[in-house]
Amino acid sequence: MIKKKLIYNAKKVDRFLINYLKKQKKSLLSSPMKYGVISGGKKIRSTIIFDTGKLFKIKEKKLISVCAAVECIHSYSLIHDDLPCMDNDSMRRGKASTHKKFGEATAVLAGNSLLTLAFEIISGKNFLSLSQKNEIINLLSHCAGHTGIAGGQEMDLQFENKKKNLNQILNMQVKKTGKLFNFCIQSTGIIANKDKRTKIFLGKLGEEIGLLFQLADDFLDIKGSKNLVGKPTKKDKKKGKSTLINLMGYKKAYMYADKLKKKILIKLKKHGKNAKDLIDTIEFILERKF
Ligand code: GRG
Repeated sequence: MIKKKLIYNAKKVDRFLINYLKKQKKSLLSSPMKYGVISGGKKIRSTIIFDTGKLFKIKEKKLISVCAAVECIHSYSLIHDDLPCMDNDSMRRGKASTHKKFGEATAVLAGNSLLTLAFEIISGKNFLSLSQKNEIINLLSHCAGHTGIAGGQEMDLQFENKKKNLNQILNMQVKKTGKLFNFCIQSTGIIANKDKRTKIFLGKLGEEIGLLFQLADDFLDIKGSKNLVGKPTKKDKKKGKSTLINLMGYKKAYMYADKLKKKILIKLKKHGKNAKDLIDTIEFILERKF
């Protein structure tokens, strides 16, 4: 059921991106960009946006450009994350990583271009008002840059083979992964014209969901199958990555994640049947096999 929903939503976002790129002038980077962002990955961040949209009864045509933008940022981060100067991975989403297919320089430039494409999509012609665009662009800048995923990635790399405590690890994972989920939920609140306090609450909820997603990613590295995950597993220990599992062991880390999931679900259940889709997605996140 959830698998069907993910595929359905991913196709919608892929179609939007294909049409968007078709209308642009072609460049030497068009093909590596498409390779990096279209027809690959779960596009779960888009599903979270659509689910949150249901919570607030927002029409999908108002959300699709935000979904496309977040997938561009996410794919740029994966392209760069796979580079030899970062995590040095040759496989992603069951195929050669972008630098293996097109070369390192092209992968850097395709990643950069996906990053800027995200802002082009949000600022361009769509169903958002000018003030919503401005607020969403501001939020995305904070979530993607040095206070968000890029800053978290730097911490992740600097933490390798160092002893870090629980708060340091959580802080790094919230930045590296949680901030983009903050963006997904909070930007939907912006489109629903929510007040400032609600938007801050939504952002924090997004960060908790993102942390849960990252913890599940760490569990997959230990117990997942390479074929289902689409990338090599059992790398975190070899690379000396700072994860909750390496700090406290698998069992305790799983208990921490399960408690976090329950805390998130309590917040969502207050919203009754409108929150059903988001609740289903949260349940999937911790038990996912891909
Ligand atoms: C600024 C030069 C520069 C690089 C940035 C930001 C960054 C590099 C890397 C992001 C860090 C990163 C890869 C975090 C991990 C997040 C994560 C769990 C990724 C996997 O996400 P899924 O499972 O992937 O949603 P799919 O393939 O389904 O899209």
